[in-house]
Amino acid sequence: MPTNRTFTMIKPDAVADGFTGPIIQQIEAAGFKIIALKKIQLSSEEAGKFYAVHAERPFFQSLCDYMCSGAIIPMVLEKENAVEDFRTLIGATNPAQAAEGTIRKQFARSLESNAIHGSDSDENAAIEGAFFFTEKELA
Ligand code: IDP
Repeated sequence: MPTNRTFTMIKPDAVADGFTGPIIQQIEAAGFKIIALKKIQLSSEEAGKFYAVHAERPFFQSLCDYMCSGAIIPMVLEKENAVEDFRTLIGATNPAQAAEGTIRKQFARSLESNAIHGSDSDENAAIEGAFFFTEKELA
């Protein structure tokens, strides 16, 4: 059952590059409502926990180092068909292959430092949102 919610975080490269404002503007202009938002810096352990699904991949340690290298902006967003529409808005994982106008095409530095995360399923959106926010913050 679709929840009409997704989870995103603006990643350290985009926060450091001063793209928080333009990215949030595009998210809202695309019809997403911000339910919860904060600015935090992950520990290496937390980054590893968030990306545990990639633990066996060769880029895992580098990804964790990058994800805790600076502040991130996690958010929970709401819109009809949120998960799929948000993945379209951010574009392909590799910004070099992302469509024109997508957030990653405009703001990402590289395949690893790709500006923004977007959940890939309703189930993961709920798990990832709960990783950063309390039930009260998501109410
Ligand atoms: P997604 O974020 O588009 O869903 P995933 O395959 O789930 O893509 O990968 C999670 C994150 O890991 C990516 O957003 C990117 O930051 C990083 N990543 C994915 N593939 C590579 C790679 O081949 N080299 C380095 N980093 C990668």
